[in-house]
Amino acid sequence: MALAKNPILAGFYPDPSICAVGHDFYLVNSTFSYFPGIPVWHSRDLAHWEQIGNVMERESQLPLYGCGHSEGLFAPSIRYDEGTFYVACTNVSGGGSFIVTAADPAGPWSEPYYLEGAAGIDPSLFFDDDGSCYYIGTHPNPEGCRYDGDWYLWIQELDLKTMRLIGKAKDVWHGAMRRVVWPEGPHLYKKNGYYYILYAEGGTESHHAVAVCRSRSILGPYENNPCNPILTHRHLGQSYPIQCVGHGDLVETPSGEWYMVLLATRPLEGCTTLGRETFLARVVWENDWPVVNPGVGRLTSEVRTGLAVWEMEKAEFDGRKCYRFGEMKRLDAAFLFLRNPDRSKYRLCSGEGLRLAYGGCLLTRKASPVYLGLRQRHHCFRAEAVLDLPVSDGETGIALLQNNEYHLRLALIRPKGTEEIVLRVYLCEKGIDHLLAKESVSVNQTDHRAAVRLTLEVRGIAAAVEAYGGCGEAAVLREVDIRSLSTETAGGFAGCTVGLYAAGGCETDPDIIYRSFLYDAEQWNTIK
Ligand code: 6LW
Repeated sequence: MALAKNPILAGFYPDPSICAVGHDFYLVNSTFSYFPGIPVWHSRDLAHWEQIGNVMERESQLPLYGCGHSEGLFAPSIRYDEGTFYVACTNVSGGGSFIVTAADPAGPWSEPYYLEGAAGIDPSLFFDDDGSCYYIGTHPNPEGCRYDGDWYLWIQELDLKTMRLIGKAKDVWHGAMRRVVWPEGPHLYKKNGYYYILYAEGGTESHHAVAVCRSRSILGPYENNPCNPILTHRHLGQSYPIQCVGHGDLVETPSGEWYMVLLATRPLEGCTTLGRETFLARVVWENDWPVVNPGVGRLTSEVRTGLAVWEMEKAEFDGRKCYRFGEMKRLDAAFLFLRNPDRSKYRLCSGEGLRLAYGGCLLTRKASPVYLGLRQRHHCFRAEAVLDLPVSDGETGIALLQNNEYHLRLALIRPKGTEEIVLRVYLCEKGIDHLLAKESVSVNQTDHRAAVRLTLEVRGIAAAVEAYGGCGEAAVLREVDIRSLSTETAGGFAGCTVGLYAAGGCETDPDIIYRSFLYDAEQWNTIK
């Protein structure tokens, strides 16, 4: 039987939602200001996952102009009914809550149907046995918020033919605890004649929790589970390695076993750089209530599923991947841009590499800098870029990006009118650049191809920088404190990404050519 290792999706994969279709499981996550939006994962054993696409791949589906780093797409949900997949989500930066549909979860997905009257966030759909469909979400207390986070879970019928909410919205649940904050991320299920709402409360930080209520009728009244919250780590103390446990979704396997996917974090010394990640837990039912990891009551490092091991068609991502751009026909689904990218500034050239255009804005702007990132999926990893000699006095190099105001940049520059190549290491905090190091990189000026190798090594909350110019190795910085690239300092909902960028210089400067980009990790499992 398959053994799932937690987190099942390491790195910035928050707000997981899951559905089963026969023996196949599909899972989605939120992406905020990154593009494309909402990765779609496929698995047959809940342990091994492969990304089969992204839901929001076209600019027409996903306007993100000028949005803040943790704005854009909030928590999506995925459901399947009668041959159609549905993803419901909210673009908090434009359009609000919407539904997209697809016959194949790998895509293409439809244009968004924006839902009039769907205030708030975290939409999810429920298909009842009689063919009706209901929307559930969370919105501010309609009588006025008495305190921050005074929100209500609400349900309304949805007409699938017109994609419009019909009838009346009903506030059904305020939370299990008194004066609770942020009842959110709700999902509806039906089992044994009960409707269940599984949802999060306490806020997505250290008080996060999963709770549940039930009713015989979809519009309530809902009854509190006396065991609520059914899962939280809020009582385990701040030094417990897994924190912020909440925002779950349930799934039933063909043999009738139940599992929950949910988010949690793995901070180091109180610093979360990886963001919120996707975990798995086992669920059993007792007295018509779900019990999570019975006998344990918290997340475990491994979950033995009752499903046969799935031999994935594609090679599994084992923490090491080298992208040789000259050999790639198109970019992997795992790559991320910021907001709405100008695709003409990124060109894959066969036999050569990836050409990034200079002339764009710095990463500090809430715009679309030229940046191509991958999620940081491990506490410890090495990123290595091989590029041709920079020709511009603009910047190019590797960035470790928490958000536009907090990031580390390994910036290669050729100062105007010189033959010199300089590496500047900047730590940007609160939007202000701090120059940590400046080093001349000795390069072979006669060989313009593949002349510079830039390395960023991250070891938890510290980083090191190296540059190699073909004429000698240079450890530029051995120890950079990157604690500020954590959500505790930077705020927001995102995890770090690591990527290649180009900024400044002149529009007419030749592009910079990247030959390869390596992500190499040494898994650091901190769960005891
Ligand atoms: C999301 C909310 C939450 O919409 O955080 O953890 C918000 N839960 O449900 C952003 O991810």
